[in-house]
Amino acid sequence: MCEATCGLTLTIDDGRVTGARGDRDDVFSKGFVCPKGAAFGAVDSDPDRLRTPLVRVDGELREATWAEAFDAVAAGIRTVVERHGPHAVGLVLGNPNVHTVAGALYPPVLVAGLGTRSLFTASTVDQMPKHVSSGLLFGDANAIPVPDLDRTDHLLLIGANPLESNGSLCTAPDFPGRLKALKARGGTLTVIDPRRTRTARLADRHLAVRPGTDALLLAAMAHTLLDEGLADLGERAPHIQGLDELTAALRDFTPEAVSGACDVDAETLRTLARELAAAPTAAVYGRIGSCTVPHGTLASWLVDVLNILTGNLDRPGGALFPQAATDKTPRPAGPGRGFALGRWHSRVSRHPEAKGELPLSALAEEIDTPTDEGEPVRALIAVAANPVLSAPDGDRLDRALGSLDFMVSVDPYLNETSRHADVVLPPPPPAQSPHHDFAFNTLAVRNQVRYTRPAVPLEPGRMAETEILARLVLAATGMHGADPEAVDAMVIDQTLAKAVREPRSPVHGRDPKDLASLLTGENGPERRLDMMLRLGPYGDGFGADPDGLTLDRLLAHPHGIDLGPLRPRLPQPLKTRSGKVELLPDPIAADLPRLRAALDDRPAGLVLVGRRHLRSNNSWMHNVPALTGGSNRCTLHLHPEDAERLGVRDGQPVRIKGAGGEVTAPAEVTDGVRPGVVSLPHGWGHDRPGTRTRHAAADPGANVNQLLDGSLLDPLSGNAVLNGVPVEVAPLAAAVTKTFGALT
Ligand SMILES: Nc1nc2c(c(=O)[nH]1)N[C@H]1C(S)=C(S)[C@@H](COP(=O)(O)OP(=O)(O)OC[C@H]3O[C@@H](n4cnc5c(=O)[nH]c(N)nc54)[C@H](O)[C@@H]3O)O[C@H]1N2
Ligand SMILES: Nc1nc2c(c(=O)[nH]1)N[C@H]1C(S)=C(S)[C@@H](COP(=O)(O)OP(=O)(O)OC[C@H]3O[C@@H](n4cnc5c(=O)[nH]c(N)nc54)[C@H](O)[C@@H]3O)O[C@H]1N2
Ligand SMILES: [Mo]
Repeated sequence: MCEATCGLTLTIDDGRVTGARGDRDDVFSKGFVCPKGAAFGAVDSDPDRLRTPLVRVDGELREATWAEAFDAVAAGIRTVVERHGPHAVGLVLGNPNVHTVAGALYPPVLVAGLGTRSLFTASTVDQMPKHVSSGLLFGDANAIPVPDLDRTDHLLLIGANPLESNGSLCTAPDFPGRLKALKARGGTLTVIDPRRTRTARLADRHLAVRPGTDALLLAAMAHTLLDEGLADLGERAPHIQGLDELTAALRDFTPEAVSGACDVDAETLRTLARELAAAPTAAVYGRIGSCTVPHGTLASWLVDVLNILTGNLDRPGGALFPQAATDKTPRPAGPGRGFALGRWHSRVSRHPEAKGELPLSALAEEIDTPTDEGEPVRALIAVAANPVLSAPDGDRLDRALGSLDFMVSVDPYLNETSRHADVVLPPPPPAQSPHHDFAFNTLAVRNQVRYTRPAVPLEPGRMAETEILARLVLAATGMHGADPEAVDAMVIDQTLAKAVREPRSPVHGRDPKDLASLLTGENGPERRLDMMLRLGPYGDGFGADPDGLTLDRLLAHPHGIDLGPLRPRLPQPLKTRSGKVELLPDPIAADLPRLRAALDDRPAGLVLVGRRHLRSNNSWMHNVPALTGGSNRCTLHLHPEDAERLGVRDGQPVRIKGAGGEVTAPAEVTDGVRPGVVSLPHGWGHDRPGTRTRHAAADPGANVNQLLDGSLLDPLSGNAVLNGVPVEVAPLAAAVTKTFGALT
């Protein structure tokens, strides 16, 4: 449910989870739990979760058997592939795929098997800028340095609010406790955020920057380090190239030049840079507020440039590359293939692909806009995704989804997106699912590994999500009806065949069939996990290191195995063509003139930012009564000065207008936002017909993404601009207030 990956101890009565608390013996989370984890039982047993597949018959979704559902999927997808080719099948992958075993193991097989280029994921409304900056700097889009929270002396947080979000791209159970420990050991915490968040209130210094200007601010900090002779690459210098080119490229971004745009005085920017350089160790970390902005890739790049210039990349206390137990066998250091962008483009607006993906913002137009070139998306497979609420201009996407020839959703809820599906395949709740953090262990502040089998058996009539996705792969790729374990067997065969050919692999030269026969596990996904562990950096290498990791060993440690603190790894993770960290990659250099042009930007009116509340998660936890109410409400935060100027009173409904449309929400007047900035959370707007989330519908809130028209993107990554967007705010006229009274 959450990137912090806290271990839970569940109380189970008669196959039902009746309680959840932090697992005190968990090697990583050591008993920490937040309100979301404590509400696990309520999330798990939500009565609105679907129990059986739904299939559309005569326009209506009806309960069906699994066999009927997969027959319909095979017919629906194959018809479109055969008539219009593979790219006419779109795939939308949402956030919970990084939280489930199924979401890690099967979507890559589905993408490859379909051969479609119409891949859209939540990454392009989130962290794609970080993937692109890592791809360009290090040659690997997934090589993301993580701040060494437990050992750093100085932490600079930009556009992140871990006290509410529990952290992201930095997996750290009890993030708040780790920040308090930093302060207790005499360290410094600086927070850059246009809102005075709970995290900002903990900081030694909080800078309320103007939204969307972090790349300028960070460029001025880098400029200061270079200008004042404070840059020191330290021991990693031999692995880094391009310092002179970087210095020249940043010449114009002086503190004085950026000060007006950022609304931060030049001396403060210099102080930030000097403090960063003076700290014995320091880490710069940026998240949503630095990614979902017009210069998201540049800001993400500059975060690591600052880590590099201060000698903090890849050193304890700085920002390091984790090494997860299921990472591939580390390849020898040396030049790699590099990272390519724009190998193909979207059909309508010609957006370049990034990491094989097209912008989620472009999904609606890829469905509803014909062009001479190529086929529109006519069939859609949505796995754990609710783009009608999470992506820009949900109304347009809503209409576009309604026009598809065929759509299937793998989702536990009938919600704003899945209501358009012709087939809904509901996964079982989390207590009936296995758990392993394939994705988050590669981003964790400590190397460790944990695996949990389903806590309670599958209810009758349920199908494991791993099996659902394996069957979906088969149905969508023309192998409908084959044994789902064949999907796992195929992946195992291919992976082992490759491993035995690699000279550095511990299994070099062995027989892949023999190796496959050594795998343990109760089912295909477990055998795949066993294989990944055994081939991985801590693995037993199928006997090469008898003390190494295997699934059996992991099962014998139900609270996990600690693999130690983050360790320096350079140059091994680098896959750039030069084999070095490339400080000023060409696509970055080519984007700098756009940043230079932003030096003169001053917004004329209000700009919008988002926010997260501790007891929520994007769009899908508003149906759990234990997690709603209190401060977790869809209100518009507005500074008292702006409220007074606009004539808005606290609690009064206001109309908010953006390029994509307008929404209504109650105003919450607070000096927690800086003047000129308003804040509305995302994931709300549960008032569409045909959904089955009764609690959420009773307090639907407004969909902030309706204010966006989908045209604002970070050009390098295709990431949506969700923060720093111009909006107009006005009190609802008295007459209208009456009609909309219920909303408040
Ligand atoms: N304005 C604005 N918009 C934003 C953001 C923002 O900050 N501001 N944040 C963005 C970010 S960071 C993200 S990650 C995206 C998220 O965007 P999405 O991934 O589209 O949104 P979620 O609400 O996470 O929806 C996930 C879907 O998965 C379903 N689900 C839950 N558990 C499971 C499961 O175990 N299996 C399956 N198959 N499905 C499951 C839920 O019912 C829901 O339909 O939203 C983005 N949108
Ligand atoms: N409770 C809860 N936890 C969550 C989620 C959730 O929905 N609810 N979602 C999960 C997901 S999918 C993700 S990706 C993570 C996100 O994790 P975070 O990035 O920590 O989440 P946010 O709370 O959105 O924090 C972003 C901060 O950026 C600020 N900001 C906005 N614009 C700018 C800007 O231009 N510059 C700067 N410097 N700051 C800006 C906002 O005011 C906000 O405080 O959280 C995860 N955890
Ligand atoms: Mo996210």
